Amino acid sequence: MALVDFSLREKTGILCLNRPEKQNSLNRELMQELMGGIDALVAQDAHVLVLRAAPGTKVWSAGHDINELPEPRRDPLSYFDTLETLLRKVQDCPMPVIAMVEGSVWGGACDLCFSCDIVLAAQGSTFAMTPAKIGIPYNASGLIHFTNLIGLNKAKEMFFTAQPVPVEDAWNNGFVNHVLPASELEAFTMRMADTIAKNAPLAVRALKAEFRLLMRGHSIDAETAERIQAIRREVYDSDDYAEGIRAFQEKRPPRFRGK
Ligand code: YXS
Repeated sequence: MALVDFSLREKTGILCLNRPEKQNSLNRELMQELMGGIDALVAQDAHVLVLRAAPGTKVWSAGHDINELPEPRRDPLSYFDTLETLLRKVQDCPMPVIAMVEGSVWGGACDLCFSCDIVLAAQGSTFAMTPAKIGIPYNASGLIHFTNLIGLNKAKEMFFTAQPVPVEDAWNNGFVNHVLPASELEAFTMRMADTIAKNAPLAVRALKAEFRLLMRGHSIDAETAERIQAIRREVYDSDDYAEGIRAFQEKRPPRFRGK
């Protein structure tokens, strides 16, 4: 059974997460299917993509499949990992991608939503950034992505607390374009997609590429980049990183000891 269903409706490509038994958590297989779906819809000349979960879902996606996080001593979010590759694929996708969100969104799935160009969410949706809850050192491109989108203080609050942020609150911080009653979300999303799909595709694609390049503004020198990696390595080398994953698998609260 496909972990991602995708279809073309006129010039709108629709990708639907379909791993409900594991709360649409992003395992390698699902993420590879998602990237394959994007490629297929680009090849079918879609002008806009919509990324969604099944109607009425309580959990849009529970984020990275924790059981697939690498063993301690390995960077859990390195450049070529599947999740990071997927995020760049969405950001580099030639046409706009709309995230249509219902329910709760966790960890890497938040970054997936933020990698989309527009986020349309149902009332009651929540977004949680969870690395601190699990003991994971998030990566620099992810932190810059969030900071650019919602501002430094809100990004710090999301990451330090690791608590779900209600969409109404998130909306006030800019990363959600529209908040709608769940009953209106799909129709609103499809109307916006159709509007975008009717515009000049080359111009829309050029705009997306320009935004992508302009948002890469933050440059850091080599020493800073190396220092960030060293800071992150201390975390994924730690016992706490192993404990966070083990606690989830054993369905118990983690006991972090700060080492
Ligand atoms: O016990 P079974 O086999 O039925 O499986 C359970 C869960 O283990 C599974 N599941 C997951 N499996 C792998 N990775 C996940 N992220 C994940 N989330 C859930 O799905 C089955 C049903 O889940 P259950 O019983 O917990 O459902 P629930 O309704 O009681 O609770 C729903 C959630 C979403 C509140 C709960 O599943 C949850 O808290 N999930 C973990 C959310 C989370 O912390 N995600 C962050 C993953 S790490 C990540 O994304 C990045 C690396 S980072 O942290 O750096 O941003």
